[in-house]
Amino acid sequence: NAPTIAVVGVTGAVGQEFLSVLSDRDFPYSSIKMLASKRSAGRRMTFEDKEYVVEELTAESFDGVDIALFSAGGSISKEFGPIAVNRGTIVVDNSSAFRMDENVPLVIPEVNPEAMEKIKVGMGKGALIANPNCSTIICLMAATPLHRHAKVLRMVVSTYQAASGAGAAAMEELELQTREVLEGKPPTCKIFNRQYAFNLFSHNASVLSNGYNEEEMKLVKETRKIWNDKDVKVTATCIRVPVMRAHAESVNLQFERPLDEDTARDILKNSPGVVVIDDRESNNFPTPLEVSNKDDVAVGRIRRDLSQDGNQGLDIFICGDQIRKGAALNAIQIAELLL
Ligand code: 2RA
Repeated sequence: NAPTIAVVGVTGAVGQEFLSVLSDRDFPYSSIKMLASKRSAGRRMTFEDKEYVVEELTAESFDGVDIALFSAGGSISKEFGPIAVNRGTIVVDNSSAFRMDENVPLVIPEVNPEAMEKIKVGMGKGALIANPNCSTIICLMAATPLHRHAKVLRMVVSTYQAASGAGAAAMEELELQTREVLEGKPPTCKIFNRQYAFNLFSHNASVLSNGYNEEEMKLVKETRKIWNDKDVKVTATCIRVPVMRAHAESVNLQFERPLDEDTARDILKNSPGVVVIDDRESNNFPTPLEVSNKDDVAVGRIRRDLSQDGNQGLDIFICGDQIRKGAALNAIQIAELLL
């Protein structure tokens, strides 16, 4: 019979997208619990023509819950994820809290479903599965099919990340600042301590002693874990750009075996969850706006890397919805694999 589910962080941008995706994909559930902080408890919401009251997240929230979808920040996942698992719940966690834990599968269903094949609803015990970071998911949805064909030795990623990655408040501030700047008013800078509208800046994640920020190191570490390849060379530069909800990423790939651009284009055209938009004639390539609110990741600018000998390298450009495939859709596709 259909699982009982809980959504933790239901009032946030990803929490709300969880509900949209559950409904869009007609995910089977026998009951659903809407969980959030004390501040949001008591709020009413309608989902699939039924009225729900948001409940405060407590240790008892998970009694009888088969699957819990978490997107309420790393500290909530750290505190309540293990509690839920001990109650027999399978947790799909969108935070970074457990991604690098060797006992926790880090899964993109189209890429490495085998990493979680032993975990199923009804197996009689809880488990924890981690959703990768959005920029990792979007990058690897396109890079992995090529990697499987010609083995990536080195990947260089430059990201152009949307406001949604910093939450609903950041999206609101981007819109507010845009209006203020156009009206000649000083921009309101509460989320980021600088003007965001008509600007771009190095990702707001903290910068480590090696000069990389945490967002960039997530791409490096998560790629190695998902590809199960600790030797692949990855470097990244993550930038926050004034775009609402879809990330864009420029990716340079160096392969062990030759891979020409036509073969690469064919591989991508036949890859699940990927669409190719690569029309040089009309200079038509992926854009964040066109992938927004969509499931698929779009890839274009597929071309041989002229700086490398033969067909050992490719450059591609990828766009993907950060809230959907970058978070909520991926997590619910993981939940579908549990059934
Ligand atoms: C960002 N990857 O875009 C983060 C969201 N978790 O800032």
